[in-house]
Amino acid sequence: MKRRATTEYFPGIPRIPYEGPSSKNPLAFRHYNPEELVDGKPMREHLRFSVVYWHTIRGKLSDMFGEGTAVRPWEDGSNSLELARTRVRVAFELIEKLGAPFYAFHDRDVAPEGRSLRETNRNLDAIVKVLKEEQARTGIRLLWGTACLFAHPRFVHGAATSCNADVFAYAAAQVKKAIEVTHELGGAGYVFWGGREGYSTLLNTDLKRELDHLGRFLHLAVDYKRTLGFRGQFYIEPKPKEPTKHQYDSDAAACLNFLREYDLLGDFKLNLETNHATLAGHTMQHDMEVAIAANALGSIDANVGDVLLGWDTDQFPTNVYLTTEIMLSLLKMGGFTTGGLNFDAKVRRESFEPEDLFHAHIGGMDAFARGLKIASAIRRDGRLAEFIRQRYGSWDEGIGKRIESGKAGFRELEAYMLERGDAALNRSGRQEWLENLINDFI
Ligand code: XUL
Ligand code: CO
Repeated sequence: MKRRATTEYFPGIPRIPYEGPSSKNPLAFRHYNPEELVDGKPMREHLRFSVVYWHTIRGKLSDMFGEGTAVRPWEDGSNSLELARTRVRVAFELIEKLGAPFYAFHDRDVAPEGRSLRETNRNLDAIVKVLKEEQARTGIRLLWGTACLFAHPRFVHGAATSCNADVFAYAAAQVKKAIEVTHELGGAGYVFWGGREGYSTLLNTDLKRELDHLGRFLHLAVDYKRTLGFRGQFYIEPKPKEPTKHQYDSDAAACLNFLREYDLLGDFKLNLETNHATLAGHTMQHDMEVAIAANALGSIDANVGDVLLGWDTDQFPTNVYLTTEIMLSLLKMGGFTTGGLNFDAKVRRESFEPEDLFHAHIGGMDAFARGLKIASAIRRDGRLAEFIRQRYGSWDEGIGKRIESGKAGFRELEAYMLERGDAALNRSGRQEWLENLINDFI
């Protein structure tokens, strides 16, 4: 059934047009031009923007010192199914007006929790019906689904890593349902973010047992995915801390090690979040390169933190240098397959009007469109890649080639160096020149 939304929830805000860099219209894109070709591929396909349900539709803009400030005229203070249906229409009007091709949600963002798991599942089914209608009406697709295994008090000690086996079972039932729903909605992927999979103190924690349980949980999910015939990509999303003092999936390298240790690497890729990398003490490009090296970069949660603050501020990205770095790594990898740029970001508590949701996304989308164009220009120019190629030139011939191909052992290397007397002279890393080169394009 194709039902058109009858009420407009963002009156006065049109579908956001592309007007080019000289436009002064705050509700227009200056750089994101979905059909414009970059390296022969439309921007829309390079960037695969996704809007998140949790911050954008459910975020109240509260913080630990005060209640939410968000003005959302459709909210009636209830947590009814009727309101949940309305929120779907709101979400799709917003996403459609932004022209983003994807969205993402946790099960509990879209439908209220009932008094029992059975009732909760029924609520979810009722809303999935509406999501399906709106997907069909607009052509907007689900980038990934996920389960909220951290908000309800039952998850106080974690979900898959809880000391309470019943909580593990509840989480399994919840994830089973969330995967089914993601499958039904044609989701391109499914994310596991270990909301409270970690610890606050090792005094009460059997770390090895908890990690074993997490490994078991993910294997059960993979088994069920196969049974169901869900073809979407599974992702793990690293984050080092918050809410716990230590999250097991602390960064890309820790996740890859965990996946290898529990024989899960073939079934998972990483969903990297920019500010989670910052909180882990890395740059986003660092975590991306670590994931790419393991052929495990899947998708990106595109937000930023505030480097002066040590917590997850989930802000919209506006820094063109950052988006350039991200797009350089992404283009080098060959672009997304199942993943996308998912705005896991929220407007500031002070930006409480509905219109601010548009300014935030427009800014993030334009920042990434610029990053894409700049990265593509840097690659076309070729000097950066050529510098790196030359820097490693000693590995393309002679002794370097013999080492890389596994032909030279320690004896041969000793004989080689005894003959030469010393290593060839090193050349400058030219960091400052390379930084200048990048700035020439920004
Ligand atoms: C939390 C976070 C989550 C995941 C999905 O920091 O990033 O919203 O993206 O559970
Ligand atoms: Co995230």
